Amino acid sequence: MQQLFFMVLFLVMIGSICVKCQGPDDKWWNRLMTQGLACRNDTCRRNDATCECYLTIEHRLTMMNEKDRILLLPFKGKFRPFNNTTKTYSEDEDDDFIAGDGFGSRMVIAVNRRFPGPQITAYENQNIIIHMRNLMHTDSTTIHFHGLHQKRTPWSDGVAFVSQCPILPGQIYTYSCYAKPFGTSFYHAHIGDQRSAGLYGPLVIIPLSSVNISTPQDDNDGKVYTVAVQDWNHFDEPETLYQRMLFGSFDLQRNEVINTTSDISGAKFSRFHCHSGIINGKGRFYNKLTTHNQAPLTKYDVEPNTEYRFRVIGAATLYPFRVYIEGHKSIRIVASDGFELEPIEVESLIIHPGERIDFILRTDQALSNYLLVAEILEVEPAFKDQHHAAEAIIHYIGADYNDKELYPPKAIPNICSDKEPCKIFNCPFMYYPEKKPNLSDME
Ligand SMILES: *[C@@H]1O[C@H](CO)[C@@H](O)[C@H](O)[C@H]1NC(C)=O
Ligand SMILES: *[C@@H]1O[C@H](CO)[C@@H](O)[C@H](O)[C@H]1NC(C)=O
Ligand SMILES: *[C@@H]1O[C@H](CO)[C@@H](O)[C@H](O)[C@H]1NC(C)=O
Ligand SMILES: *[C@@H]1O[C@H](CO)[C@@H](O)[C@H](O)[C@H]1NC(C)=O
Ligand SMILES: *[C@@H]1O[C@H](CO)[C@@H](O)[C@H](O)[C@H]1NC(C)=O
Ligand SMILES: *[C@@H]1O[C@H](CO)[C@@H](O)[C@H](O)[C@H]1NC(C)=O
Ligand SMILES: [Cu+2]
Repeated sequence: MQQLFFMVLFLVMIGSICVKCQGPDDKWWNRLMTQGLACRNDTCRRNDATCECYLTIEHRLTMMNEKDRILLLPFKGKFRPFNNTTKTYSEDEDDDFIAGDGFGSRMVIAVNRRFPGPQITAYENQNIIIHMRNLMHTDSTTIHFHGLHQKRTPWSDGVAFVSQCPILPGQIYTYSCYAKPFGTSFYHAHIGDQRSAGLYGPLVIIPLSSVNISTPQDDNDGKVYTVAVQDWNHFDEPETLYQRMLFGSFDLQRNEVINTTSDISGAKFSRFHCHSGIINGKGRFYNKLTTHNQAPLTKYDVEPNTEYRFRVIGAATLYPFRVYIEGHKSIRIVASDGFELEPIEVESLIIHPGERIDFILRTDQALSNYLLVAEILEVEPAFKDQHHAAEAIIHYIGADYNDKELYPPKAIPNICSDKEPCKIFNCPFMYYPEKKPNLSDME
């Protein structure tokens, strides 16, 4: 009797698993990989019940033309082959290249050949189905969906050794969960330090209701952008950097000690030595305070006199960033970590790893190009001749964009002073940069 009971229970379980899981359809792996997209285009639309995505995980190198097996160098905001100083690649040709900050050539983890991974955009409550294929040679992996509560789907939380066994090299695994709560978030590896090596991508969930919800939300009119900011190290992956934290960080080119930076309150950033910052996988290395290596940057096209939503994702390993837009003294914060806020006008925002902040930019300045800057918040006198920031170009459509505009100089910051103070969203300090509060002013 008992045996029969267990037999029936077993069959019921098998049955429910088979109803639940949906095997991958092989044609989508390569199609989405070639397109650099995450999800099937016949799912994930507003009225679809499901949002079905295919993610292929592989190791790749930055600054490599893999097809022709040629090392790349940054040049005037483009890529050039290392052995030809006059040839540069066009935007169509460089689609398959991974930039980082244009310095050297280091390993990253790519998702559908992209670094960071392509965006998943789902509508609230949709059943998200993610097929994941691990093509790394020896590393196992998982994906965690940051911001999703995983009610009724704890097995899809993606925390290695806690909610699942990691996905082995060569294995395929299917996650299935519900798209809620809505808002800006990201998916990322949840094993070792694979997230810092690039295994992450934006995850945006569009609310179904529009009551008291900031707009624009979906990208159907091309007015919503994603800004994933990351701190970047040229040489080492984070496991090595952890060892260096324990035993000392050295500049191996100059045989010098690298001093630990700290935040304003003195907390040490010894865990991860940062050379530069990147936005959506692209940034520039400043070898001196004002000289950068001309590496290509992410570009956001904007129509003049229009409102754009920027979804900023703190995908850094360790450092907080202060994000501002050159020439634009006011941005409007509308959401934080997926929660809608009473709109607030500020000059900039501070974002820490794991946080997400959405702001609206009014493109009400002169027809030109401006830099979106995410400067790294650190204090270290020894670094006073270095510039650690992530940059992207805000291109007003109609402004020149042919030559010098592709590799603009360091941004001119907005003026913030005692006379013209700037409001900063999510600032843990009373003042930034460092300044002792004048208590008699406060009263
Ligand atoms: C999906 O994209 C393919 C091209 O890759 C296109 O042929 C097809 O019509 C699209 N389907 C939908 C439903 O948009
Ligand atoms: C550049 O290097 C590549 C790969 O080594 C080689 O195939 C190519 O002929 C070289 N081009 C020039 C101009 O030397
Ligand atoms: C370098 O590239 C340019 C432009 O593509 C080409 O005309 C030239 O022949 C190349 N130089 C060499 C040495 O191959
Ligand atoms: C929308 O927001 C306003 C202002 O905060 C509030 O008074 C109103 O009750 C909200 N409406 C709904 C349906 O939540
Ligand atoms: C590191 O810090 C020490 C003590 O503050 C200082 O003497 C030294 O010059 C610094 N090293 C570098 C390379 O800046
Ligand atoms: C602080 O503010 C008061 C009143 O504005 C001013 O008199 C004083 O000089 C300020 N102190 C400092 C250290 O700036
Ligand atoms: Cu997370």
